[in-house]
Amino acid sequence: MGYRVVVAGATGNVGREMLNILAERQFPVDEIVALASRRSLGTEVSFGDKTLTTKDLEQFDFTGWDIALFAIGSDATKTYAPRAAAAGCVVIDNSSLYRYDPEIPLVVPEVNPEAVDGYRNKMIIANPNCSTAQMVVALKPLHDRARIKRVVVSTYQSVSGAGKEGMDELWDQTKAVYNPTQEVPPSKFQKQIAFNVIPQIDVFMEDGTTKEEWKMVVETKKILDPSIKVTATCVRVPVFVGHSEALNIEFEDFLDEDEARDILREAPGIMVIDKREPGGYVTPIECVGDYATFISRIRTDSTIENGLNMWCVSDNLRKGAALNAVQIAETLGNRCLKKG
Ligand code: 11C
Repeated sequence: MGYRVVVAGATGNVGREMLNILAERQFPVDEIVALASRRSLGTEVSFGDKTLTTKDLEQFDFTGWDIALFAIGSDATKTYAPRAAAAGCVVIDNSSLYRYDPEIPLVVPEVNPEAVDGYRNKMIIANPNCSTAQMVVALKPLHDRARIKRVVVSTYQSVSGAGKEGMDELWDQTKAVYNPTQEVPPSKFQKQIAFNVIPQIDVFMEDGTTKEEWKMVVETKKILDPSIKVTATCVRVPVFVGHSEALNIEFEDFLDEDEARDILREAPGIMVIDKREPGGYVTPIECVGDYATFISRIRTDSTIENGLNMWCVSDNLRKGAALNAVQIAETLGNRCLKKG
């Protein structure tokens, strides 16, 4: 016996991946419905070897449905998540709307699976920002061994984090570079993204950081440990899929680079590819379609007392969004909503 599952936002980058991953991981589904806004109504989407025709989110009655995976952005979530929750359907939400509400769990199953139990508060569980998800997967096993004091992270984030329009803008601008009569001015991004990098993701905060940088700080504290200090610089790069992060980590206790490598090799959700030779590391193009968070370039930072540097790459549409949401659904099923 399985679950009655809703995927809302099924025609977007993340919604499509949610359907793919539910099918790939053989999530126990009795019935599934794909919902979309009026604009995309009737669009066909794949679920394994089946094709689903999207239904209208606005008209949908969530009564009798067990779990809803939401990838519809904060504005629509504000309307529809309370509606689903009131009907008894647990919402796993990919937007940032509920992440910072102390009553709503923010979950990365490799790090804080027990937090899922807090779904009972409001029938909603939040999925973190993509750049946070992969980072906390990497930090958790090291924190358990040597207590992390501070993390300095620089990100190299792909355009798919900004949705389909972000991907189209990179594609169109790249073509236009070879055809100067076809100018494609920046629209989704603040400056030209083709053959460029942009040190701004999301809006500016009062203190000069950006909201993406703020999210990495606040979400890491909520998911992993409020005592960890994080400082981030988030940068958009002309890559279609896969976020990369350069991590500098300061520990309370000494942790040798070889032991760190061994710990990461054993840790859930992590794949270590770390050969000290040309090409002996992972780049974003190689992580696309994968579940793992890849760690490379593990090395001692000898400028501080207990420091390590490493390189962390993951598919932002998968571990950074859809996969993590499906893993939350699996955890919820195993811990709280047992069927059969
Ligand atoms: C980006 N990290 O790469 C963002 C996308 O809070 O879920 C995800 C935003 C979020 O642009």
